[in-house]
Amino acid sequence: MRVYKDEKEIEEMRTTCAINAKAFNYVMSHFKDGMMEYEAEAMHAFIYLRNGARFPSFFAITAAGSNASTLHFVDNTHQAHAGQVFEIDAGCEVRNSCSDHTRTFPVSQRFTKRQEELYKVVLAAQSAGIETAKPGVAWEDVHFAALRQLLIGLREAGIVNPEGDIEEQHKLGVASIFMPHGVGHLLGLNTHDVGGYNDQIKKNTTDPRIRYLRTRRTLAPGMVLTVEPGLYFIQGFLDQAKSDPKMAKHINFEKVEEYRAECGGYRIEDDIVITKDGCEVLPGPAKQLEAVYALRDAAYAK
Ligand SMILES: [Mn+2]
Repeated sequence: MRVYKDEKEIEEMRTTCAINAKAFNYVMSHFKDGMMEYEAEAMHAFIYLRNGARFPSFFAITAAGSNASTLHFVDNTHQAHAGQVFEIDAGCEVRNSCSDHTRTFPVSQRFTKRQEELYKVVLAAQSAGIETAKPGVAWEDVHFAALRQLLIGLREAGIVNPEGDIEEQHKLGVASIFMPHGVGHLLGLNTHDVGGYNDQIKKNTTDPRIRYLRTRRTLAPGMVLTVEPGLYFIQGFLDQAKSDPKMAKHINFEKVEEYRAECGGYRIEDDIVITKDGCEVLPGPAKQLEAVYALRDAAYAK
């Protein structure tokens, strides 16, 4: 019952997403250099509460710079500085329906060249995932579509060796070093909603690319899920890759160092509902670079 939403439930999801989008856009049009991470959390809460959403759907992640590479970062007590990226992963509840978005934006008015490059890589990975999501497709294939696009982007940046065989890299899970989580999860009365696995749908615990998936279901109309690829520089995974010759030969660790200090971490998350022949992206905050930059200009015009 919770995996497949009816029209009324989808309408509630649309409402909570629209309020969350408004709250995110407020943060992006007010947050400035020198503010604390928890101030972004406060701004987000201020807007969803003013719009009638009574609760957060989970503890917000507001992460400056390299904190954005800590998955489920909830400390939120650091100061943000010009030149860093800022990540907010947050949601609100409307009549128990949860929204869940993530945006990454520059603390300054603009990303640096490298930051913008990686932002676009993650954006393309998310588009690849969303385009793949339709009835009859297994969720892990949405995940693989996003990972493959992420891999293409990492090769273009030179972080992953572009001379290596892309099929070999994809199978080996090279992109999962930089995105060690599933592409998304079921969403509804809980943020990580129930029903991802059952007696028929089993978890794969061995393939490093899909062992973190919160569901392996085949998509069908009425399912609501998040699509949230990311790109992070996580010491533990990088060390692991470095010590494994099969993996290490595909990664340019000098390039990793070149990017990581400046680039922090990235995640872009939207909520989708599976329709008869594809999916609908529920209302979400500004995402295309021009729209994000317009909000950043507004922040610094105040
Ligand atoms: Mn999520």
